[in-house]
Amino acid sequence: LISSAQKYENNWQSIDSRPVPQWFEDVKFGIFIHWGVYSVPAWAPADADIGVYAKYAEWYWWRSNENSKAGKLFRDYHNKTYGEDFKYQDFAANFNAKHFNPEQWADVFKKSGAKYIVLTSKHHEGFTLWPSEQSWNWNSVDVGPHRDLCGELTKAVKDAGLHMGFYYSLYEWYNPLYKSNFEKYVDDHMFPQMKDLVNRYEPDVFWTDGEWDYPSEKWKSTDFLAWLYNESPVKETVCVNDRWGKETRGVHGGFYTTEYDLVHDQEGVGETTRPWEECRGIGTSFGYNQVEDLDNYMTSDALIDLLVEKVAGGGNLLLDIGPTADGRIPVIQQQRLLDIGKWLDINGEAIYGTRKWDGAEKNTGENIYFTQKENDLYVICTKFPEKTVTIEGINKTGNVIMLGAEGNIKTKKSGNKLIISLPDITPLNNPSEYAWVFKIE
Ligand code: FUL
Repeated sequence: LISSAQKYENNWQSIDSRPVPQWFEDVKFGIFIHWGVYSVPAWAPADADIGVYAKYAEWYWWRSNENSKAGKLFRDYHNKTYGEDFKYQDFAANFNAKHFNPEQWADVFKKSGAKYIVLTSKHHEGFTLWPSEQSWNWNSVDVGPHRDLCGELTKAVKDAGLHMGFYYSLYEWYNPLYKSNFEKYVDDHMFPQMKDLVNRYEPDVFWTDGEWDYPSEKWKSTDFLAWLYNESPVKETVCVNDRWGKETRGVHGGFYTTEYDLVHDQEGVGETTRPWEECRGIGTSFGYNQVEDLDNYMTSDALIDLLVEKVAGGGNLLLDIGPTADGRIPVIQQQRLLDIGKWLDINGEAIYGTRKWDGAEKNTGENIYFTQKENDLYVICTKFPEKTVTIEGINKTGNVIMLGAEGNIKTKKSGNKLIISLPDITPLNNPSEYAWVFKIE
């Protein structure tokens, strides 16, 4: 019997032919959450000259065993703080999540204007935030919080009307099976975990990582994706990224990903017809790093500019937060999220559901970005313009307003240039502190 539901085959040509569901390109802004045993030491040398990746606090276990400049810094810190004999596994007992309130998190997410959430169900350390049978005694129900963190957050996020998703690391640093019998690891450990996550929590995003050790064939990635797209409970809505094997980034899968603007040390996305997403922390790490200072954190102004830049380029921003081991979102991170949300309350129509504007290439001034939606063009100024704003290559003569401000704005047409004069903005009627949007109808 051939089932008519079988549509995608387990090869890249077939898998790549599935469009990324449209909701993903419409929502633009998501929140990434890196939370695990690494949230206990929560440490990385934020200011050292060691490159982007070595500042990730979620790499603590690996780095403290690594023979490198960064490795020494991690090791010295560990030995001094906990002693040489203190094993990483022993941190798990202090990953207690005792203040974790999933509804409060979801409330902050909702107020930030983000529309989707991606939680680390399992990072490279192998510790799962759900009661995975394959990860016996190394999961958040058997040890640490004794709670199903994936399940609790999924419920709160979905109840708040947001899309829920999971990050899942294909590889595990120190799982003995990974080294001794890779195929068995894939068949008996990784596959069952991935299916379990999807069947239990029905996530709309499945964000894999840690793919670089093996080609996708060895991970059997297209087998999993064919199951996900043909048979899983989320086959209609689920979105996946491009991290499915050492050859797949920017080449195969669903949306393409950049990370701190990089793709595997190389520069980020160039011209692509696929949807894409940039991820990064507010500071220099994904996992919480307790020694990061205000200097390491992007300001709300810079974060809003980043969101605008990515959306104008046709991408999404997946902004990461690092909760503490006791389950709180650091207040400074909450504050950044709420500032973005306040800006989006007024200017969201220039972000959500928009697409890149073709005419942007003719208008490459600084601090000016464009998005479009149906017949409207949005001009986003990340600094308040000093004089008039001139847009080249535009035939529209429609009504112009500034989002959040009263009244129409005076414009002049000269050839295919549109010259927009500035509205009378005073501290009392200023609609924004961060970026100002003209809407050309
Ligand atoms: C990387 C990981 O190694 C980082 O720790 C982080 O999870 C980032 C999103 O992906 O490849």
